[in-house]
Amino acid sequence: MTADFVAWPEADAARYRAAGYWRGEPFARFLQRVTGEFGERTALVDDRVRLTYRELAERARRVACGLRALGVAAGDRVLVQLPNRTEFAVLWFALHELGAVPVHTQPGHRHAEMIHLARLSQAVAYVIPDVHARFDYRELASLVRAHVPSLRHVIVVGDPGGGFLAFDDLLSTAPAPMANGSRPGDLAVLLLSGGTTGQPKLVPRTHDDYLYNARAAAEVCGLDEDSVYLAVLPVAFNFTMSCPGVLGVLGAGGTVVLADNPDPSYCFDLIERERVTITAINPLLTPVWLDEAIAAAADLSSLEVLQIGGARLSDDLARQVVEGFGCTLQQVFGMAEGLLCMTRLDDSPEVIGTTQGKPVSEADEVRVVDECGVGVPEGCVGELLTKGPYTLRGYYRATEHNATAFVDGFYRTGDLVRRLPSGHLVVVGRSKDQINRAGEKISAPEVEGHLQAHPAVRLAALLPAPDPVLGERSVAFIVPSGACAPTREDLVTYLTACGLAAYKTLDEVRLLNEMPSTPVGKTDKRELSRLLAGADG
Ligand code: OOB
Repeated sequence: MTADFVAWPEADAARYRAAGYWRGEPFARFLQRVTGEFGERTALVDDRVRLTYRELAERARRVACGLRALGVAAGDRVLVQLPNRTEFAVLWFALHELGAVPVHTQPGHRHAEMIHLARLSQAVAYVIPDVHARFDYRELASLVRAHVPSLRHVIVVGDPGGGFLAFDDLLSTAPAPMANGSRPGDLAVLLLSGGTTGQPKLVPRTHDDYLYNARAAAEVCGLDEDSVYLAVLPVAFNFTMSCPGVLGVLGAGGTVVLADNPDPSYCFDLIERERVTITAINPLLTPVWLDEAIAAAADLSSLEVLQIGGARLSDDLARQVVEGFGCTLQQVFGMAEGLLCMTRLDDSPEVIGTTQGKPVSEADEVRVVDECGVGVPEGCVGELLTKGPYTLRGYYRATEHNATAFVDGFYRTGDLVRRLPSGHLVVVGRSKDQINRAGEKISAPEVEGHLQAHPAVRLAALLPAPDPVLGERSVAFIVPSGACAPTREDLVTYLTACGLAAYKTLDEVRLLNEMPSTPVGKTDKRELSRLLAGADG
């Protein structure tokens, strides 16, 4: 165990190495290897540029030298909040050239999340676009920097404005040899967890484990040099980065096309133009994509695999995709913490349409247990626990939380599943205190903490309610502190002012005179769920 993250016990690590899951290749060497193998092939494409593997490596080297000149060093953490552009990958590999650690954040995060993540990671630099989706990230970065002394540099892709550094200046640094002492078992990247506590957690992933994650997923998807992957969801998301995503495709010698936004008409043009073979979306986008696919003028015939994951895809929608899209559907059930399940391309339509897949590695260990932690019979519902060669053994700098989030080295996913004799899992619900709103995870305690600081709120509880479009919508139960109850608009405006990302909104507010509580005085969320179910019929 290091101070920051919990490593795998040596016996397990030795087993994973011996079996060839962990190949001892840090990301800097990975980039060298794929550049050697695929140098002149196209690695990355976005709306502005096309880069070969060689150009990607050269740019990464230049940016690494520029960062080194600023004093960024091996082991330093750097916040990355970039949209789907080639600069994301260039920066990512530049950090690995240096032995520094990217901290993945989402484009939607605002000052509450960013200040917390900057403090938790003690990041030395923060990389942003100038303006994206009509939001000026330079203002956000000024605020974050004012609160976090460790943050020495803000680097801007685009116009840096006053006082910040331009990414383009790093790109024009003369390349020089670079060596770093990264070991394959070192921390390689910090991913963001969906969260079930007051503050977001970071998931430490090592070079060995994260590269295996990408390679195992690439094998299941049959990727090779001819694969062209369209990144639609944010690249910082583990699904898009490594399942198989950007890293899986680069490992196979294919091409990654980065979509600026998920709009189907724009994405379908990219699919036609770049002859995209595989892409990944979430259930929220699925009906919109399906409608457009049926009506589309674009030629989607190159598309072989459509991955859908991040939230439960209804069996009904899955059937429509199987019938209507003209390519193979792959259901993907994954998590930043590790375990990745996928339906196989040759699974029957029934299995593809009704399950969330099976683990990608034969070394993934899965247990399905009841509330007492006892295994349930096959086919029965229980909580999914897992451990394996790419599933974390502890969150980053979270000793207290780790004490309850793991049992016997198994990660408690908080997902309720049924396991079929074939090993496929069906996700039926969740026991964790989280709302999955259109694939975006909202930690209920995090939002409740903010709500309870509102002067007109005495008690607050956030719950998911089924929603035909979002999958789940967020419902806040509020006990007001005085006669003047806050409205939904008041509270949403307040949460925005607190600096929370817009997806952590309240879809509905219900007022209560009293909060139901358990015998030990905790909010009784079961009772609140019953209230929701009753009221919704
Ligand atoms: C992915 O990662 P996260 O970390 O944003 O969220 C993980 C959680 C899971 O524990 C589960 O509750 C839910 O998201 N989830 C699904 C699901 N995929 C994820 N629930 C039902 N059905 C599915 N297919 O969401 C993620 C990471 C890598 C690949 C794909 C998704």
